[in-house]
Amino acid sequence: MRKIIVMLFLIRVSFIYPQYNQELKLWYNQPSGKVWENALPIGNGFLGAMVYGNVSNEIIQLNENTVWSGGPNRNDNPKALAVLPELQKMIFEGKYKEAEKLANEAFVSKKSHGQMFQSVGNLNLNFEGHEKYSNYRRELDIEKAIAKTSYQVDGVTYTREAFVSFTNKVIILHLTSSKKGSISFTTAYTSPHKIKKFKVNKNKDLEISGTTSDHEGVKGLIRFKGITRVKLEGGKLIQKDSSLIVKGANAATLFISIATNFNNYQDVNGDENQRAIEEIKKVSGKSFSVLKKEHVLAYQKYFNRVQLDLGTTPAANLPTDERLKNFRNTNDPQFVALYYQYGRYLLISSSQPGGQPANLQGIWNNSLRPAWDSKYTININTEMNYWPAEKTNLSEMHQPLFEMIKDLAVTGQETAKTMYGASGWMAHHNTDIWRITGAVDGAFWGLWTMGGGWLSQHLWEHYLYTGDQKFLESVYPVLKGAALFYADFLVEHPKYKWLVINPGNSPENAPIAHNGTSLDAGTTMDTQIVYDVFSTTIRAAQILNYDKELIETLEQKRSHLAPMHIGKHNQLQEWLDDIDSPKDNHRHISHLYGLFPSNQISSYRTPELFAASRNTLLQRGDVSTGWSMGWKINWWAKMQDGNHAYQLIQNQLTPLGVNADGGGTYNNLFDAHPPFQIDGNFGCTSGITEMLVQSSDGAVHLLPALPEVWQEGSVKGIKARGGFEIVEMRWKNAKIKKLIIKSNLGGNLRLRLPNGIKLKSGEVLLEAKGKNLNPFYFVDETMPPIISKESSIKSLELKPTILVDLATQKDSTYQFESE
Ligand code: FUC
Repeated sequence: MRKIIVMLFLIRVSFIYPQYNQELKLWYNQPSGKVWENALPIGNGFLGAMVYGNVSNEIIQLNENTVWSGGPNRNDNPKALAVLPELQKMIFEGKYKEAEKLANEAFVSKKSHGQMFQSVGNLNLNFEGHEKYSNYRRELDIEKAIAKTSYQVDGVTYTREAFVSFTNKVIILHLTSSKKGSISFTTAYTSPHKIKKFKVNKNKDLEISGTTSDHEGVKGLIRFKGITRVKLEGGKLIQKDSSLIVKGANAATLFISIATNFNNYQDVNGDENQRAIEEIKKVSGKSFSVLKKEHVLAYQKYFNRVQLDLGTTPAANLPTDERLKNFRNTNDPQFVALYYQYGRYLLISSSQPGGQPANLQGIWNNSLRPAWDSKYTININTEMNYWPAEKTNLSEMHQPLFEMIKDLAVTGQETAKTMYGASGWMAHHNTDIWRITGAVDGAFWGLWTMGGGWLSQHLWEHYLYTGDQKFLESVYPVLKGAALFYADFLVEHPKYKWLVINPGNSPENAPIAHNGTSLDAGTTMDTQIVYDVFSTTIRAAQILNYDKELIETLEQKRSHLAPMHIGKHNQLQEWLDDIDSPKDNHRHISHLYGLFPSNQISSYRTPELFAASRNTLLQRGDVSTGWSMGWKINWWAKMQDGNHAYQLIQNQLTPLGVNADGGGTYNNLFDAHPPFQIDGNFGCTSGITEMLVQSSDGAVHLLPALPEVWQEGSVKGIKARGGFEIVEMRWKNAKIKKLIIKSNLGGNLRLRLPNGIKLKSGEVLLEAKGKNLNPFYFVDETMPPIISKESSIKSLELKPTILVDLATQKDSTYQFESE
């Protein structure tokens, strides 16, 4: 009888709470075959690998973060300064085509256009007799950062686990089977490099060594060394010239290290041989289980900080590739949570303190000549990579970017001086491991002077989230240097009399009125970035009590910048003149920088600009390349339109080839520009966060853009500016039910909410009035826009919200519930 009651109870429980899959795993019922974009990425910021999960011919494609073509070099064009006045005159006179021609000659690099991030090669494992198999499964467990492949041959189960250790600079592969003595395989390297060597050394370690490519006149100076050590339980290890054969082992562990001679962008005198063997020595005496435990612990320190639950449905029980296929037409909220966390996984795996920042492909590239060199495109893509860093509680992952910005503040000082005769530092639209700051690709793309300015805002953002004043002090010279450049470089517009950037550019777009050139003076994005650089430098100087005179100069110059314009199509103007076409659906909508990531355009403070931004978004349309859709999710979140943001998520999470001429997602959930570009992954993760929590506009705004499909859910661990952590937020029917916030810095917590809440202690919160006095929530007033006489712009109606204040104490936690 008791048994029956228990059984009935269980049936009832599972009826009410169907246990659909909640696991954070990507998994598949078939191997990757030859398709790199099917393989699963693992990495620790220094080493990256793609695990194919092939049965008889396993491929582990290898990357190391400093394997780049070329060597230390600069690429300024020395002719620029002399012709700068002539170029500016041409642009002011509207001779854009002529200006572009001149700039191609005198500004664009005649040397390197940026070097290439290159693959090391593959480690191949061949298993004879494993051509026919059953019960196949491969997965990537993003809660543990471990890839696993398993299958059966002749009744024996074979399992392979792979991870890139977060405690050591090695890739570790572990092979086991259900029957003793059944592990046999041959392993060898292959590599696309021209200069390479494979051998097995006297320790029976497999070695690969090579040198990267010469490129665009710069000699390839990176030497890399890879070592694979095979450790067996039982069985035999047979040495060949350039391969190792394992016969009849019970288990095998492979330790794979890769190192280079790279020390920094000026110095390639490191010893790759010494480095590679040191890493192997550190781990090869340890057991696999200990190494795995250490790895998981170190990884979870970051990963476990955030949890997202948007609900789960039966759709979650299918393999990842099928879920991707179905996503547009099914309700699979857990897929969004998985993709969200995958973005965090990818950032942790491709950007670690001490390593290089995540490039266009993170740290995963199988080619010698990847698309756009897999370098750093800093007119959007690199910045987008780091949008999730602070808000998804991965502040440490931001560090490699800061180091790159500090380097650029040095290399870019010479560019500012030699090309523009200006003080401070600057960078154009691309950089690479050698920290080039010259203009590349052609004036259309490359003659854009905002790379340094935009990047510098990441330093300020880190300060806003962490309140780390020591950090602010240490990077203040970098912020100031960015401001000094623009302070020198701004010129008065002869017609409008505002201070403008000339040559200016609105990344990669060309209005018809310009006969196909992107050059102009005083473009909206240029001005917005200068405005932010000045404003944040002023704020930083005030906080640190530095540079009184500079503050005055910057304030004075800032007040003479051009205001934003609303044009005749009720759009936010991209250019100073009202020349936008409402039919233009270019992927770059650079002038919406002011809406996101900046906060110059605000629903509450600048209603007309806000409405104009919405029109611009609608005119440009939704479907586009991967990263462009990622940016749009953030914009629609700022628009407080959760359903539209969700529609973009649906567009982005669509298999490649389905969206007409647009991007999408590969089977391994890599973002497709196409080709693979990781920015879209990060942009989407940032956008999902912005749908749930925003903190850029004077308050912590909770659930600003919740789509109808996420009426119930919870999130834990998201960060807001001013050191606030959303320890937990639960909502139902789009209303906040439970909220726990930790204040790490103290100060006023202003909350903007969809419904009334009270402190659990019973206190009712006070309605907020006036300015938020928390200094991390200070917002500079945006200049009132200039509105075309032909425009009929109207403010949008916003959802009602409640605004409350709570004075918090440092390190205290506050619990709230719905009223
Ligand atoms: C810019 C974009 C492209 C691509 C490339 C890496 O040039 O316009 O779409 O993202 O960077």
